[in-house]
Amino acid sequence: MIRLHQFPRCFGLPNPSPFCMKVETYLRLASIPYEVVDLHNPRKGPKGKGPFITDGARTIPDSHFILLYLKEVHGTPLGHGLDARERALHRALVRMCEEHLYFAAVRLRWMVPENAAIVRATFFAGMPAPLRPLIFLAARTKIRLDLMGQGMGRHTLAEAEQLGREDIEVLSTVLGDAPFFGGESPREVDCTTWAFVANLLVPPFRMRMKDAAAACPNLVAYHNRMMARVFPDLK
Ligand SMILES: N[C@@H](CCC(=O)N[C@@H](CS)C(=O)NCC(=O)O)C(=O)O
Repeated sequence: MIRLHQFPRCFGLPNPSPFCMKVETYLRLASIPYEVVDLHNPRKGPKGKGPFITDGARTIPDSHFILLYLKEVHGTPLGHGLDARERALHRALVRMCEEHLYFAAVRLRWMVPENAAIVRATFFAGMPAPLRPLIFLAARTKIRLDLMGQGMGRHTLAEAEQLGREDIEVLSTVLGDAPFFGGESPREVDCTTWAFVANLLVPPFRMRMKDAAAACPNLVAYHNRMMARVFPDLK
């Protein structure tokens, strides 16, 4: 049985980490049995981040490599009928979300004081109360350094918001009138695109990126469609 080590659910979402949500969405869409293990400390993972999975004696970290492993072992039920161009476009969307939009959202979640207060109250709720401020401070300092290294931390908040909003415009335009990014039914790409759209729309963080996503009726309808299809138990 596959064990998915991921952050605890919150905000009524499958996961506050889009990478964890991507993997669990894939497992459900591909009908692969799994169980969830709550991960409180990402340092426990082989790459120091969540998610990772264990399958018997094997441990596989990183959402991309987890999906590669699942496809190797369980086949590619979400990949049939796509041509090379569609696969390339899907990959570009995934990379935009994971390597660009993600950092804009992290910047706004962690570096705007009122949003950071929500992070502290929710993501760190499971920590022993006396240690919570210290652990939160250490995590925030690490994230600030990560954001500087990646580059998003060097932009003003307004610039980060603008970069994020540009990505949302891409998502809304590419989705158009289609029910899913994969077309008539959800494909692998939807595991990522939905995880990012949902993580902007649902959590109570204040950011203009969220307002931009909420102002796209097709993205809102897409989120509701995916939620009803993949996580009806969380409705
Ligand atoms: N490339 C990784 C990214 C995973 C990732 O960035 N996870 C974040 C949560 S969204 C994390 O564990 N961060 C903890 C840290 O950096 O200390 C994947 O696809 O799984």
